[in-house]
Amino acid sequence: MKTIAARPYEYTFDPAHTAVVMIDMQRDFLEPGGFGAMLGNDVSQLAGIVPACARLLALARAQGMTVIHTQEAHDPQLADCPPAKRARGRLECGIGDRGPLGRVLVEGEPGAWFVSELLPQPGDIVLRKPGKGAFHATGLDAILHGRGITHLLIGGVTTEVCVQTTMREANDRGYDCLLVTDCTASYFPAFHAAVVEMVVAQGGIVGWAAPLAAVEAAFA
Ligand code: TIU
Repeated sequence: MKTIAARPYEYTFDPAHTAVVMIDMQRDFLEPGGFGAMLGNDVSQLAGIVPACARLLALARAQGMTVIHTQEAHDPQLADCPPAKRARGRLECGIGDRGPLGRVLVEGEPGAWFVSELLPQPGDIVLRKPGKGAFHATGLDAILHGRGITHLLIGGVTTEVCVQTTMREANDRGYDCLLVTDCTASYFPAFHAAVVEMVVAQGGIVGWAAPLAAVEAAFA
């Protein structure tokens, strides 16, 4: 068992029953010309976490933990994209339309794939998801049950959208989740900070939070 110095109190886990879940570190969210930029965001806000995310993934692989990369992307026919999602924001170039990174948020297009520093490695799991939460309309719960996973270390983007939604879905399904605070970012720094506080408030109502250094220290 390993113990991380976390908020609101220590987080204890068995690496054999723990997965690192890296949420949506895709070009569509981190690079100019992708979905995040189409929504009007300053995508440079997210670049700073990439080195820490790479360290977290490397640690997970070295320790034999399950590694899961999620990918918010739709099938090319958009059969799994609710019309309400596609209409939201009244975008000139929205989901399914052709932009500088290919069709926006569509599986197989350059924008839907991961940033070059965080490419999936052999043995990692890539999970495409049509929603913000990684449990909605995916096989994630079955994958985790099949591997005996009970604990999730969570990073990725954006903190208050796909990361928080996934963490809440996981918490309700009985997983003990730790948010790795410097491996997640938002286009809105205040939203990032608020999510960290929401997670750990009320005795850890959604889970735990700790920086990467605390995760690494647990293995030192
Ligand atoms: N817009 C935004 O902040 N996020 C998303 O649309 N998806 C994810 O968070 N991955």
